[in-house]
Amino acid sequence: MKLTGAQALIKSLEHEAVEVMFGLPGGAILPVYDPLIDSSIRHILVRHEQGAGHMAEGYAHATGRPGVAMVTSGPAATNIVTPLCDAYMDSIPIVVITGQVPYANIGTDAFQECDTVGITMPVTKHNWLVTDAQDIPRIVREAFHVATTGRPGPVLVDVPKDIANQQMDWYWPDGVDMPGYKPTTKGHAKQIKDAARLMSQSRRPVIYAGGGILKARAAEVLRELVELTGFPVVTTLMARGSFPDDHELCLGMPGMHGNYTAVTSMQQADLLVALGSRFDDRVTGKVGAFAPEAKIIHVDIDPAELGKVRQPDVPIVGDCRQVIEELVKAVLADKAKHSGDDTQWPSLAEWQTRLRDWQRDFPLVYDQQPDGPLKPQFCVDQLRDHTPDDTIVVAGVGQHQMWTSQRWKFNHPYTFVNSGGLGTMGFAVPAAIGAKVGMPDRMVWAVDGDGCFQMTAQELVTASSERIPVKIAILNNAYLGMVRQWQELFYEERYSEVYLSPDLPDYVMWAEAMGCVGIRVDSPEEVEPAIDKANDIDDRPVVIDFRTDYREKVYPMVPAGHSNDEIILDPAHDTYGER
Ligand SMILES: Cc1ncc(C[n+]2csc(CCOP(=O)(O)OP(=O)(O)O)c2C)c(N)n1
Repeated sequence: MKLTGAQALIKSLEHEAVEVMFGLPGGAILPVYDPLIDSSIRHILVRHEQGAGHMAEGYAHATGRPGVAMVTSGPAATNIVTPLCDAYMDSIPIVVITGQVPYANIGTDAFQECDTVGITMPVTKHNWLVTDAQDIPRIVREAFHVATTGRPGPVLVDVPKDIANQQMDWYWPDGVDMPGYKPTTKGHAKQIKDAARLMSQSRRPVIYAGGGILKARAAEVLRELVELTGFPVVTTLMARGSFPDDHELCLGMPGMHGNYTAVTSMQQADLLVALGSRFDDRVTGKVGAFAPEAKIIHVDIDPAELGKVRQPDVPIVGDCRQVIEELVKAVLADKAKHSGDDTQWPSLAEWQTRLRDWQRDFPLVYDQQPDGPLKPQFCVDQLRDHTPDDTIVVAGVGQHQMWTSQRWKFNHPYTFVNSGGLGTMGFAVPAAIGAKVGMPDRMVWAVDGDGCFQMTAQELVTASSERIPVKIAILNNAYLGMVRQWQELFYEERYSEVYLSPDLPDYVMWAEAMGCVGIRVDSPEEVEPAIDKANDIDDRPVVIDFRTDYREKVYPMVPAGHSNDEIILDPAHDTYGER
């Protein structure tokens, strides 16, 4: 069967079971938008290509399936670089198709030409410039394979316009043949045995669960390991929900804004079992002072992670789910072999008591007076308590993100979507739309900052016209709050270019103009009714403008570059630490 390259591209996406793609057409990609009219694939027309990329990410985060975006050449391709980099940092599988100027024009500074493959090379797991329409099905198959296997990540396929118009003979490849790409998924048996041995000696262990748990769909087997060993668990920003917050062995989030117990447990541990985590600087603080007494077991599918920051005692390359399954067996065997010997697998009661004492003595604190200014933490708590348990929560970047991660109870995997590695302001609105498209039966709430919201809010026009009923809570503190916090604490309160204004824009009017319902909340007693009202609306997006107290800071905090031992608690802790 003869097809054009464009027809072959769309047909290949259908063969990859793509149900939806996010994009915006233009000159170089025009040939591919034509056969899309006759395709089963739903296309969501965004207002800015950055939105398409983050929607694809949100879709992938929530569903585990690759998100797909399609845009034209030049400025459209550069507009999607930020989501590519975001997905690269957070290992999110997305496939981006870009149009390119005709092949013969490449290198001539043709209209809307840019070196997309060159620009995106450092922020994609792999990219392809198509030079022959006959290659398209093979390349699409490879692109989805690379995006979703091993350590997942973004890929890009750049399609020159004349190649999209070229005739080819249709085929669909049986599989992929990429001899240079064979991710190791099965952990080494001896290393796994050694890991179990090391675990048997530990008196102060902590499981350091990272985003790799979610990528590997390993939440269930992680729980099995935890319940078998009694080891407490910290869940990083990218792993929130991979182990339920309401479990007694869950210590919550570690790192720069982690809670005291999570941070200090790692510092004082004698063993860290790092599962799909990457010793990010936001978790370790000053690396040389991080968990000084801990031996390290490090499991990761990407061999480049092992020893990148901290040398592991037992490195294991492999897929987290497969490795943990084997580790469970190895622990069972080790326990059986050493039963009766109380030097092995000692009781962890003392350690667990110490952790519980810290949780009691150093809780997260804030003070909402009934007639006082509205506290952002109170808004997050109310949202948490008045939404279904399996609500998908999407955060922007800044203080609101940290409060959301700290205070929400993530009891299910794939319920927290946020930008961890790149910290991309503007992520929340489009990512929430993508998550809702992928999971239409679930409630999706974005918690956003006023600064972040202003970066990509126009995608709510997309959401309204496509009837995607996401809900957005803006914690409007009239500032670039997180930057203000750093200026207050580390730049002697010299506030430089961080004031935004609470009223400009008028968020309610803006929301209404974009086809959403807009609600404004000024005081604590208005919070719950507003949330209830938003929850009842299911035919359009809703935006709540929560006017929050700009003075609130995120605590605890480990100052950048400092040791986690120098964790700063909320100064008010002593006053209302008993809450
Ligand atoms: C695209 C981008 N630009 C700048 C930053 C630096 N930055 C990090 S947090 C932040 C402030 C965010 O302000 P807002 O959205 O109002 O959230 P808040 O911290 O007040 O909750 C800024 C500017 C960033 N992370 N991303």
